[in-house]
Amino acid sequence: MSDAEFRSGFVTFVGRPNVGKSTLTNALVGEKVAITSDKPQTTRRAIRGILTRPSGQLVIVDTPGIHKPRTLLGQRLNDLVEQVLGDVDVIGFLVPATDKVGPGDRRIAESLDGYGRARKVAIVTKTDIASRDQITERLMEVDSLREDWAAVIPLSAVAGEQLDVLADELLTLMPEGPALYEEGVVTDESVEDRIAEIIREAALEGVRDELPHSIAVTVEDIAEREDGEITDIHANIVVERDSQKGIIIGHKGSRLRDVGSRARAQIEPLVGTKVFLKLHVRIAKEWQRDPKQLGRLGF
Ligand SMILES: Nc1nc2c(ncn2[C@@H]2O[C@H](COP(=O)(O)OP(=O)(O)OP(=O)(O)O)[C@@H](O)[C@H]2O)c(=O)[nH]1
Ligand SMILES: [Mg+2]
Repeated sequence: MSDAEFRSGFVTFVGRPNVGKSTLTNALVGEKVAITSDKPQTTRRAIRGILTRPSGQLVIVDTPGIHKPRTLLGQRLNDLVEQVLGDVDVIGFLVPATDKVGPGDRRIAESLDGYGRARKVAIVTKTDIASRDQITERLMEVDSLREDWAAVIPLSAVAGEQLDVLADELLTLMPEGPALYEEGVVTDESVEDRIAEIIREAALEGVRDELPHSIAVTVEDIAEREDGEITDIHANIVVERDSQKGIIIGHKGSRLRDVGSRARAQIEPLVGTKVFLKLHVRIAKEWQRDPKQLGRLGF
């Protein structure tokens, strides 16, 4: 038997907001590298998650969901996805088994024509909460969206079903090449950026309507104390209006305290010490529509 060559390359998952792209990225990587929530437009950056196997390495670029933009931020998120799509070796198109394929899905599937270089894989996800009939129907709908699917795979990122089937398929579609990251590396996100995202995820829990879109988080300072046992972290939760600030803070600060303790539980294992987390809530009026503010927030 001859040694198969090591394969490596880039894959990104596309689909409407909330279909489960980040959850799938984390499930494949085996660690949380991208935050997830039940609110649309959770992901706002191209986050790399890395999966290394004896046979090859996948660099998974998690991107925002493609949607009709209503703000400058929304436009920039769609542009970011477009950029990533032009660079990857494989595009995984996601639809949840639970929802009928709609015009939004169809538009995204058709737009993949613009990326001729990439192989395309269709993924029907959330099979753990769908009936057999729904899964069958979705597989048929998705299959007919394009003629060039390299594979059509049903899976559940939450229940961990069929993840190996997808990983194997993606690896065989990658070009031959050396590993791009050392073994054991799961992301190239900085600790600071991961902390900001963990705080944003905690802040997203339990808020509704326009508020999830209005929340941004910046980390101002991370400093380990001399005894090496505590890390002090100062971060800003940015919102767009005074009323939103009130909601985030909650009655006598109760909501903000909850956000802080939820975030801290995830930050401590990341930095490896106890964490003293100081959260400030600030207002940046209409930041999603303001190029200057967007720049300041890293978009
Ligand atoms: N039951 C079930 N829920 C899932 C699965 N995958 C994702 N979800 C849920 O779907 C919601 C959205 O998941 P995300 O991974 O944040 O979706 P996304 O596509 O990254 O969303 P955006 O970043 O907003 O575009 C979350 O509440 C997840 O827990 C799955 O396989 N099964
Ligand atoms: Mg996401």
